[in-house]
Amino acid sequence: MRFHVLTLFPEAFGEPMQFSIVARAVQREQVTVEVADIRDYTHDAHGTADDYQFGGGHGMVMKPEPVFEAAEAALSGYTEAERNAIPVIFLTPQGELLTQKLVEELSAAPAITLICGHYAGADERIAEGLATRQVSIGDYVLTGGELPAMILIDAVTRLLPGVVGSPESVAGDSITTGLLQHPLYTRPAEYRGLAVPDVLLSGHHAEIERWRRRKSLERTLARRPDLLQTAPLTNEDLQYLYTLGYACPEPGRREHDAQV
Ligand code: 6GU
Repeated sequence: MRFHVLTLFPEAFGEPMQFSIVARAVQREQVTVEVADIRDYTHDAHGTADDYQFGGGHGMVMKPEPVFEAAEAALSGYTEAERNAIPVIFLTPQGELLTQKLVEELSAAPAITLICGHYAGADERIAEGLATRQVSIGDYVLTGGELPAMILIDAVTRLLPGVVGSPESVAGDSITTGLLQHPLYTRPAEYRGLAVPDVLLSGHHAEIERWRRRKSLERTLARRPDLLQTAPLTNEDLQYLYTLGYACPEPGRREHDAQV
């Protein structure tokens, strides 16, 4: 996977891309992160990348020309057919929400272009005429698209074949299963008066799986009840949720009714 990042702050991508699993994927050449400085594509002596907005208003707007030209330069080594398969993502709080489903979809692309927005926003023609999608990482406002781009790179990279140790550890993730993950414990069995649940020490695998499933359901109901609308749930799951006071939506209103 090749990531082409267009940013006004290329130095932001130094250190964060140099640790842990992403760094290892870069070393193994499973991933490249190529960072272009949008300012290198400005045409005046001051390197002006932003300007006042038409119509008036507070805040500067990113100019379209340097961003279009930086994208063209980043993608110049690809054939037209290859370019058509490369998503061009503009990171903006106005975008669609980044979900694990979208991350999975993106991980199938040969390369991804990431445009980091800044200032009050960017000229709309970047969204209209250059980006193929606009993505936000959540309902809060950041100073720029750099951290969101790194988050997207991290989330996509760990799904690439051979990047994370075992495929099971990716498949069992929170959200990937449609539910939040159950609690995890390691040694010591008791720490500062806090004991590991007995069932995990029992060696009864079926009991352990049941406990884990129930904890996932409890946690999802408490913290992210919205996920229960679309998670694949068995009848046993629904019965357990019912004992927790969850009012199951009527039959036919759940996406995964076929699997229930
Ligand atoms: Cl992608 N950009 C900015 N500036 N703020 C955000 C965001 C993106 N996603 C959530 N907040």
